[in-house]
Amino acid sequence: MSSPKIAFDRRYEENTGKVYLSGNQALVRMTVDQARRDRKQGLRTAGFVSGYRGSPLGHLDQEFGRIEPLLEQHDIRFQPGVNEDLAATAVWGTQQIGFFNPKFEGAYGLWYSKGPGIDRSGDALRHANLWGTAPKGGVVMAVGDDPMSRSSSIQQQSEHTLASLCIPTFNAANVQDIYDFGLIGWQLSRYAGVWTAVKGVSDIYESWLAIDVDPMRTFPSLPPAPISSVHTRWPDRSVDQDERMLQLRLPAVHAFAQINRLNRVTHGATKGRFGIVTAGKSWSDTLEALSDLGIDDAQLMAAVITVFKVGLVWPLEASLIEAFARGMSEILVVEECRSILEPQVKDILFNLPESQRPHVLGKRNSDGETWLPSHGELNPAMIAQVLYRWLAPVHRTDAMDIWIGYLEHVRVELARPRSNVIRTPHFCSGCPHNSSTKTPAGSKQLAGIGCHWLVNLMDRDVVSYPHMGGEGANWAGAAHFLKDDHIFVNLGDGTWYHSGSMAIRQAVAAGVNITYKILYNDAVAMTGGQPIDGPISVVQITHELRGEAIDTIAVVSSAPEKFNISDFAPGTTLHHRDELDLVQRRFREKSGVSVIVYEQTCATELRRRRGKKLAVDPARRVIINDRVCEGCGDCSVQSNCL
Ligand SMILES: Cc1ncc(C[n+]2csc(CCOP(=O)(O)OP(=O)(O)O)c2C)c(N)n1
Ligand code: SF4
Ligand code: SF4
Repeated sequence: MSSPKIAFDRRYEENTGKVYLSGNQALVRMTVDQARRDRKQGLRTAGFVSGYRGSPLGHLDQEFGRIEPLLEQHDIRFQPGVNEDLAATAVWGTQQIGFFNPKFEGAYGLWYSKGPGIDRSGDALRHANLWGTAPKGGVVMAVGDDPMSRSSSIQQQSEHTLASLCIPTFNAANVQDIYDFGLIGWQLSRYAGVWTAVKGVSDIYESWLAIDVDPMRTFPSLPPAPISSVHTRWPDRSVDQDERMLQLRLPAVHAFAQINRLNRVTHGATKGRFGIVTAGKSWSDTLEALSDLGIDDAQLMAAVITVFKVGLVWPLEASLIEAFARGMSEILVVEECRSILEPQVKDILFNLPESQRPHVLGKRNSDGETWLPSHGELNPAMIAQVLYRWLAPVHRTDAMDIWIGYLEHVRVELARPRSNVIRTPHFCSGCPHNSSTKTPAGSKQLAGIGCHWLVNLMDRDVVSYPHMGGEGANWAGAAHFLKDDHIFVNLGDGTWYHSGSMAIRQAVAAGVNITYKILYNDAVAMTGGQPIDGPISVVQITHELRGEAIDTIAVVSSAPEKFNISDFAPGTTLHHRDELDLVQRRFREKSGVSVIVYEQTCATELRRRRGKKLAVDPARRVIINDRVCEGCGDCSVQSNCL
């Protein structure tokens, strides 16, 4: 049997069939395919993409940036946001082109962000969604959640926030879902007048799959139009918007979900006694758990077990789940983190006659014991153990017993004391943060978001960190109640541009004693070394600080000779990085806000630039001869390198 042809290198070209894509690339592909789809249907639309980078959507901007000519051919404009909420406001603007003299019949928007960006953009998103979308526009949000905060300062789950914003949310189980839900999302958005979201966790957005692509692949049917227009308009009144959302738009979403069977049975008996309701990555994990337990489709049929996959997790359409559940004896809801489906399922089934109403289990069993945890990630092993406990009284095989025995064996093995060698994560060799985040003896520092966050794991007198852009604002509250009279705060240059400059303004307004260190490494390093999203320079920052009434400013650099001190804001001093300790000791004695702009390029970015011949390769290098090295570590201490 010949395997289907997979396109590896022509992933965005006009073609149909199998293409190998990452989750991030599926977002790019669907955006271009939406333009192709509109053109096939005779619509003259344009596309607009904006948002802010952050894992698991850390490389999306680089992917869009790589294909600018293709975007141009399809009238798609890619414009990274200064931050998430301003990007959301810009995407909102695409739905308003009809208020002016538009060049196109409509503009569809894609907004992207990791979980914390949803949180910080609540006001913009709530406004934009209540105002609604244009009939030939539409908005899809790509929402990346990091449920174990592997690459984030906080654990994330965005569904509840999106539900509170009345934004219908798909949960992608794999890369194919991202592509399909994205294209369906724009049609739903146009039909019902709402923004839509495609949520995916890190394991989904950062995975790869050969998926089927075709702009016309998902061709949703449209229910009859709502009784009056659901779309954006000018002028409009906020009370009418709220009523329109609840009376017209959300019912339209339900109708769309029902007619297109966005939630459906995927495995097992068509009418079961035992139902598994699940969505997103948990659906894939559940299938893996069933397979690990040796429960194949024939066994599912025999044991009358049915798997129901929810595509649109909020709002949960009632008729499909009710038809599925009516008459079952038990339903197990398998979902990661806090439950979003389980309360909706219970609510929908609550008024069924008792004889037809199943028990709904999930986070707890019928005795009230905790089953699936509400925090952290789920995995197939955890799900297999709950499935076993749930099913064993009615369906038990040797294969199930063997797998559960094996999982228990693994648990015991993993619980054994392991090697006591702990390797603390550290900055890259040559990283500027290694020097810049040192503080003089007797001082404390607050960390910020970015690569330099790693100081939290080092012995560097750090006391906590806030969210991105809040750097030092916590001191504006705490300082009034402390005996400590000064703090150092680290703030990356990317974060300064995103929102952190406002935190400095807050410190000035609060009149606290604080020294900011703006870590100018000429890149948004942690997310892959992207350039900052607009004009920024060391000289410009000194003038902006002066404009904020800060008069204690120093520039500290690994190569001060490249600056001309007369370009800086008046009063700014210039130093070699060897003087950092001295400057810090001086600044901590000053009252009010002082700022050190520490300039040295990110070492990884510098290596990339050298590789691309954009930076000069050093003429001399130091190489350690490992046959002579005794591993004393002194070179590491002296060079301040790894
Ligand atoms: C609101 C929000 N958006 C995005 C992120 C993802 N993120 C974490 S670190 C970082 C880059 C910070 O860059 P910079 O301040 O220049 O520090 P560097 O990594 O270069 O040291 C980003 C975008 C986040 N944590 N919070
Ligand atoms: S990527 Fe750059 S800023 Fe980040 S740790 Fe490495 S050298 Fe430092
Ligand atoms: S200083 Fe120590 S660790 Fe470094 S090269 Fe010499 S012997 Fe090896």
